[in-house]
Amino acid sequence: MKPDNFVSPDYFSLDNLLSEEHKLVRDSTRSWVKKNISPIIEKHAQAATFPKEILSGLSEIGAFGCFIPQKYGGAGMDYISYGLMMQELERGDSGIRSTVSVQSSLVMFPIWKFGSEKQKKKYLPKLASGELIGCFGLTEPDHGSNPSKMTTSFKDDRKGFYTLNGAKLWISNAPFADIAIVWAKNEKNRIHGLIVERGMKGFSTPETKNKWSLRTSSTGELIFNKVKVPKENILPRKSGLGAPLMCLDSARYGISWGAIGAGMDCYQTALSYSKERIQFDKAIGSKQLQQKKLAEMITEITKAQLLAWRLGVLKNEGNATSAQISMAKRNNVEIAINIARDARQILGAMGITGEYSIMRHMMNLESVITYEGTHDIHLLITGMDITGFNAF
Ligand code: TGC
Ligand code: FAD
Repeated sequence: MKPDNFVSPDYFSLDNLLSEEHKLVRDSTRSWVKKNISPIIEKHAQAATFPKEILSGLSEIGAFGCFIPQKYGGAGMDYISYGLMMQELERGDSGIRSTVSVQSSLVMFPIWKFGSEKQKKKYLPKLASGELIGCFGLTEPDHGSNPSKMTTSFKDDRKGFYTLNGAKLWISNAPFADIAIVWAKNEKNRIHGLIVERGMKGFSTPETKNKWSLRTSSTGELIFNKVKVPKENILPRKSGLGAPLMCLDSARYGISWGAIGAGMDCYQTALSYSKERIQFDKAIGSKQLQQKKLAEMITEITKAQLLAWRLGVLKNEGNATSAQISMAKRNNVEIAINIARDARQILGAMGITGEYSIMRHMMNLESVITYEGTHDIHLLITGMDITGFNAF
């Protein structure tokens, strides 16, 4: 793979909107990605393996639960720092950002927001240090976009345990996770979160193979066959579908920044290539057709950066709505995938090789546009928000 000479596009001087701390977080994450992700990622993508060797480094840069308070082992950062971190990690690879999104927004967030003090003290510091890795089980084989119909369920056995039965599919980090936040229904049909630990009898996590997308992230199933979960492992402070949806808001927010990273990487690669590649005696970047593609890319990146930054401000104030988050996730993933497709064309045949990151980003973004709510679902969320009619 080519050396990583990434330079961040900042067409509207957006750096002026960031604090010194934001810039420090972004620049240090970027340096870390250049040193630790770029040199190894293509090899792992080709082999479809998750680079476990980076887990300790991710924890050292504060990536796991960066917005979780320091008293629980987090870095206590604000949401713009979280976003910038996701942007830089996804600039390296969506699979790496995914691992961090799941750990931070889908595992640490629910324990922090819905867990007991005992659960927070038991799990959060170890999740922040990477000693424990978590996963989040909402999707089921027959219930993807419509999780409210989930059938995974648990019963009170009246002996200090809940007995959990069912299955979850498409779960990031599942094959090697130490704990799983599992969403399941009780006897009254109410959704609750349970902390299920690896090693509990009847709990298995087979890996899902043959993915052409997100190959550096490990994906699997969660199978529960009469798993006895101690009662103290239920998240006590919120129930109902709103609980997992709050976690998704946090992760979707991070993705709205992360996708910009993938888009920026594709744009910069295509821009550099267009200045060097000579055809018909001239650099292809001097041709109007290629300039149109590049000009539209930087326009869309700039709009996406503004959307993400404004959403970050609202999120820091506690005023970001779920519908605003949906709009930003949907828009920014769409612009990134379109940029990846156009950038791939600018590189001609070279664009399909692992010498460059573009094809990997393009394939990764097919997952990103599907998970955390599909492109259609986010459009329907916006539609419902503006019309008041539910079209799901
Ligand atoms: P609906 O009736 O609208 O809502 C049910 C209850 O939830 C409340 N609520 C929310 N609460 C907090 N935050 C939100 N964003 C909320 N949205 C809704 C709502 O007020 C209601 O509360 P209550 O008290 O009245 O019960 O629910 P619905 O069944 O009609 O579904 C709505 C819909 C379609 C938007 C939702 O089901 C949805 O978002 N579906 C998409 C599923 C999804 O995104 N799955 C993601 C799985 S995790 C994943 O993909 C991880 S990838 C990880 C990685 O590698 O990065
Ligand atoms: P479906 O819901 O079956 O949708 C199929 C198609 O129908 C889509 O195009 C969809 O937009 C459309 N559709 C559905 N409903 C409607 C409607 N009402 N109106 C119009 N169109 C509609 N889940 C987790 O719980 N945890 C994870 O960690 C996780 N990680 C993942 C990692 C990867 C790599 C992938 C690919 C997925 C992951 N998921 C995870 C699952 C992901 O959230 C689901 O794939 C997603 O929510 C969509 O569900 P589905 O695939 O079952 O598609």
